[in-house]
Amino acid sequence: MSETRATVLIVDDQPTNIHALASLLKADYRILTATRGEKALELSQGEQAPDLILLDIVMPDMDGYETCRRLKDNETTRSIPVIFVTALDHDKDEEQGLNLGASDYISKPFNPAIVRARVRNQVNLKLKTNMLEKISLQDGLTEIPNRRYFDQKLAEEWARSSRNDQSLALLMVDIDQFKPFNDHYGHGAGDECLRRVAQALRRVPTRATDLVARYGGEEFVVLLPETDTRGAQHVAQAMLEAVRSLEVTHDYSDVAPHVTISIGGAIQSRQHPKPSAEDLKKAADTALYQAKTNGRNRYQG
Ligand code: GH3
Ligand code: MG
Ligand code: MG
Ligand code: MG
Repeated sequence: MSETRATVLIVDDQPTNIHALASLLKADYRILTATRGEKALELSQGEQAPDLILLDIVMPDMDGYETCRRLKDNETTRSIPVIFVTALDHDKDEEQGLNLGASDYISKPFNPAIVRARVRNQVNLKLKTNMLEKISLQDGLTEIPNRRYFDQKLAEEWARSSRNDQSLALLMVDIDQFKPFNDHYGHGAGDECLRRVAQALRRVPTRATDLVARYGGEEFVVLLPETDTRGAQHVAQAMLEAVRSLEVTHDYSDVAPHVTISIGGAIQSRQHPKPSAEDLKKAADTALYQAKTNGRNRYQG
């Protein structure tokens, strides 16, 4: 299994309660703690978001129910399972907690072995969900993000660029004369070529927010936040070169004796406004078509 341990966030206004749960779980999990609901929400949205939250109910300011409601209302924290751990032991309390979307409910005083088992079950389920989510957003052949992931990111980055009045570049990449490549070298060689091109493209952009995804077939897309015309041109030229230098033999291409790509680019910015993300894609697609008709193995901005 992976060496990174699952993370459990323990939320309770009483440090002694936190300590009791932490000492029970710290051998198996990375432990985060919070004594207030607000702090729990903050930790749950961070980079190191927990895989499970153990949540007290009776707390000053924001109680556990409200904390749970807010976690479940928020897209980024919704999928983190919550187990209430509380002195409230009426059926009504448990019912309310479960109706708010909690995965489980433990009344105090608790049995340590049962707490450990319930925590383990929820964490295992969450890790499986994480894996399924990852698979659903990844292209099976090339192991880079897929179109679904790309479309999500495009929507997010589109909103961000509009909000902050920043530019956003989109490149559409298409392998040249890939049909004859497949026809002559076979589908297996075609698949291997797609993998190599995907890895070559992926290595080009340098910023953490840059994204290279497989859009479908032999087509890839590149999303470059805060990138202008010159930046897009720079990345595109580096991609053309990266694929050329793979030197994957293609004796049936009339462009070059090796596999090449064509790239179309479009920019969303104050100087080049597009009404929607869909229009940005269309503009990149039109540019790609021009790169093809102008002879392939080139970038058209
Ligand atoms: P152009 O230079 O105009 O882009 O020509 P092309 O031959 O690349 O374009 P076309 O759309 O005619 O052919 C795309 C080919 O890509 C046809 C299809 O068999 C191949 N292809 C699409 N997806 C896959 C895949 O997953 N694996 C393999 N091996 N081939 C694929
Ligand atoms: Mg309390
Ligand atoms: Mg194509
Ligand atoms: Mg093609």
